Amino acid sequence: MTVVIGTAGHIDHGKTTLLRALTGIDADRLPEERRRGMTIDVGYAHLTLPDGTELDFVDVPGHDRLVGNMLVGAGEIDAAMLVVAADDGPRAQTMEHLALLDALGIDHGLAVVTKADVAGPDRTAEVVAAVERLLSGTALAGSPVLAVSSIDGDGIEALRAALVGLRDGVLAAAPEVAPHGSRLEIDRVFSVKGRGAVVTGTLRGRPLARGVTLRLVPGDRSVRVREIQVHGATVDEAQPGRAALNVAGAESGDLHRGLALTDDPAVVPSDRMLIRLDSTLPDRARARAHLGTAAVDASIGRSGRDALDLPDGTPAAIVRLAAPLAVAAGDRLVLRRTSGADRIVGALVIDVTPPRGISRRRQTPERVGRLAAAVTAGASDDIADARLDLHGILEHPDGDVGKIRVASDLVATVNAAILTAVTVGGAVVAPLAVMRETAARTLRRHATIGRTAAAMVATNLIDQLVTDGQLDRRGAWLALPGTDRAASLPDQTLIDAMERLERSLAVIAPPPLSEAAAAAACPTEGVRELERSGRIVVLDGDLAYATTTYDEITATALRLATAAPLIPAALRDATGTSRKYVMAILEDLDRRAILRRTPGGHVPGPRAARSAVSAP
Ligand SMILES: Nc1nc2c(ncn2[C@@H]2O[C@H](COP(=O)(O)OP(=O)(O)OP(=O)(O)O)[C@@H](O)[C@H]2O)c(=O)[nH]1
Ligand SMILES: [Mg+2]
Repeated sequence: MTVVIGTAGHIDHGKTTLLRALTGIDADRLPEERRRGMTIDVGYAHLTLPDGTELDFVDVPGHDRLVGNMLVGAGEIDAAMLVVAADDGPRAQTMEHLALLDALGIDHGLAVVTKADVAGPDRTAEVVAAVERLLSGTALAGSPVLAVSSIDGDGIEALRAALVGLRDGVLAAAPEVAPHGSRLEIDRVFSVKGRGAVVTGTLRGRPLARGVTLRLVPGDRSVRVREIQVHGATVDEAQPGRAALNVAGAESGDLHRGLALTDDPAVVPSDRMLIRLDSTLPDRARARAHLGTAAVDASIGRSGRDALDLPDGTPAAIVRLAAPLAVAAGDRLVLRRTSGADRIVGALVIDVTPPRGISRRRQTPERVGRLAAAVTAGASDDIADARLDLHGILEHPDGDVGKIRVASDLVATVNAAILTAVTVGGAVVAPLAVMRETAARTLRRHATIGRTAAAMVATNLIDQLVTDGQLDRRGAWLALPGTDRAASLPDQTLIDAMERLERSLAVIAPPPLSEAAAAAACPTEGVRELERSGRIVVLDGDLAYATTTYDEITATALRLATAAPLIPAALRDATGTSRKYVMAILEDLDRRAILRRTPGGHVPGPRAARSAVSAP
């Protein structure tokens, strides 16, 4: 890994000149910068140390109106080099940049007092002492402060040695957890004739090899890394540090500063995040949010369940962004405001997809505090456990519904609901399909989960109860263990007949119920049991649907009726069935108050909302 060190400090205090004295590279590359003698955009330089290892530098502007560009640079560094001119002493942007570094959580760095040749030894010593005092109130407390002259070279060798010490400190503090991928926040984009787009940035995480495919975040595009350059030389693999990538699969117009290229599954686009604030902000405070090389308008949510104060006393909040940006839990966010007491507030991203809907009830200070602690420690198993506890349900990153995790308290709630339902009314047996519905419904009442996923989880939870011996299963029936099966359960012939009948009614135009029952050899008691247990819905004397089919038709009818008054022909076309069925369905939905008949057609009825909740 090549450690990236960023300059910081007031305008004209000698940041760019210092980098030139250290590295021989002029980080002011724009013609306008050279003409005006000031840095406008971020610049880059690097230094080869006597032992052959290298240091990367990011140079930032000190102008007060260019703080946004300063943060682009500061968002991609490991350590800071604060520059203060000896003749001028600490000034406004000295303070502001220090506050921004603090908000970013940069706790490795050193300070350089430049222009010692102009100020003379006494004044220089004074400013060195003043800078030491300044640092003491920040995360950089105790960092070395060195005096130099970038013009005659005094102190530059000592500074190089101090930079090696700084680098070693950063490397020693690097987390031991293995990164899950590579990540590069784009800071510059070029178009190279005949080669296509080239982007630069600071590579983080895993080394990056030529040929790999990376996701462009936000967005749903992928690019292939065609060539990698580090410090102007082509390499097969880049270690973390500054890198330039020639990519295939995107035009330079699709790429811009603020987007990330990554193969780390943890980095996702998000415009709503759960954050822990370094100091509290009022509800609906507006700010500019800076993360990596991106900046976007933001609003802080600290009302109701989002007004969290964690057990350690720190405030948490939901931040909403005007546009999504690439983010992972553990990232630092800087919130910059134009007014108010706290103009610069740092924040830690705790969760990039905070609980929504019903799951927000689980958002307690204890759960969020536990997740914040896990994210800070960077232990992925602990993070997953804490997220599960916060959300109630945790989907697997690869989208496999079979791998959905359910919080233990929620498992207990669902199990209790199943066991109660099985014994409802003193009965000790229940149809499996109905119990699956019960379990899925209970899940959806307590956590945010889609219908398909809930059905899958419900099936698994019931299977587990059977495996654990808490329920007995026989065919399509569940029973409490110890139940006298012979007496309580319908016989297998009847069970099979009921299943046959249910299947034959799971079509859009089923045969008359009496005919279907005869064809399935299902006696009246079986038909009644199917209806009682909610597996079929009988519309009128001789028309019945399997409940799954009926639910789909209801959802379709409701969707159409919500858009415009529903006439029979429209429902006929949408379902592909005949007028006879359509009329029976509309009458039934009218009777159940899911739809309401009006002269112009059917519109959603008083009970439409309840039905819509369970629609797919
Ligand atoms: N005598 C003397 N002049 C210096 C020294 N360092 C910088 N300067 C001069 O100070 C002026 C500003 O230097 P820059 O390096 O452009 O300052 P900067 O901090 O990069 O400024 P911005 O990028 O605009 O924030 C230039 O004229 C430099 O020649 C030094 O150590 N001694
Ligand atoms: Mg400069």
